[in-house]
Amino acid sequence: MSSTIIRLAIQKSGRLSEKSHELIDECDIHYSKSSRGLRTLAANFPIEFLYLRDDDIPEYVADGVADIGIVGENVVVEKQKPVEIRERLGFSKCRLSLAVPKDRNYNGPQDLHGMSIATSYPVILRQFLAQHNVPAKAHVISGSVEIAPSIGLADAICDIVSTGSTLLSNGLKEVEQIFKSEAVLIATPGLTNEKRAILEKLLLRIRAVQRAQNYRYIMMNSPNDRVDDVIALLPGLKSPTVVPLAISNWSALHTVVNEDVFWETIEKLKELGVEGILVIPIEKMFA
Ligand code: PRT
Ligand code: ZN
Repeated sequence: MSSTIIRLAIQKSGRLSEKSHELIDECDIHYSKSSRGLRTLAANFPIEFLYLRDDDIPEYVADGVADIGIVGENVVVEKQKPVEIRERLGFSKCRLSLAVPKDRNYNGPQDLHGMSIATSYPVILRQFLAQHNVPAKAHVISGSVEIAPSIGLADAICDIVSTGSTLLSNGLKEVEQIFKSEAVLIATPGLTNEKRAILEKLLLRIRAVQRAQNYRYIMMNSPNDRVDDVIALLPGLKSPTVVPLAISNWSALHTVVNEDVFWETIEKLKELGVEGILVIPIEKMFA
């Protein structure tokens, strides 16, 4: 057996770490959780984890110290390192936004003219300002960006927003969403064929986990004369499994549906006389 392993950089501690570990667990990759030092080798998959600060991940991946990494797309774009985004992971969603003190008038990017804007994302901010042809100054600070206007350090800020409550509690209002972000899996461009093959195996697992997250396996009992109507309501992957029940004129239906579709159709299913509806989470789903 080949001894090649792939190295995955993940955030040591912070907003990405828990979800990154969850994803690895859901991929059935086992590793020691007690020894989260700098690195850990998985027990049942050729992968080693490197625990790093998120800001360093694009560079480590670009340099090939790590082969792949999980990091916010905002950091990937800001750092401008030559890495490939291989998969969007759907967690740690946020946006990079411009915010100004709440009593300040704002009618568009031209109102930023001559302002000093505090940010930890100067590259993305300057791109935005250049696109809109607005001369303004990026004042680079590494943390607590939201307090900059109130202490007179800047006129506006450009920072990550998730719920918006940090802006609100600092008397700021969001006026432009510059960039939407989520966690992404990045890879070094020059992976060897062996490592590429391991990455494909990992992506197969990640995609199966992600696909499954939005779907539910549902089982229900329906009067036989309503089975066609029930099937018409439920756009499953393929046609549902229909099996007769021990009592006459009733059948059990099993199918896989998108969770949104399920919630949209539940009342209609009940109106059709469907009973005993069971909804079961799906662990993995393959295309
Ligand atoms: O120590 P290390 O350098 O590794 O971590 P860090 O402190 O630099 O990053 P961390 O853990 O805070 O964030 C990691 C990534 O999570 C970011 O790069 C984003 O991709 C993503 N993410 C998602 C967020 C948020 N949501 C978020 N809300 N990153 C930061 N915030 C901060 C934001 O800076 C602001 O201070 O939360 C505040 C705003 O949140 P709301 O909910 O009040 O709007
Ligand atoms: Zn960081």
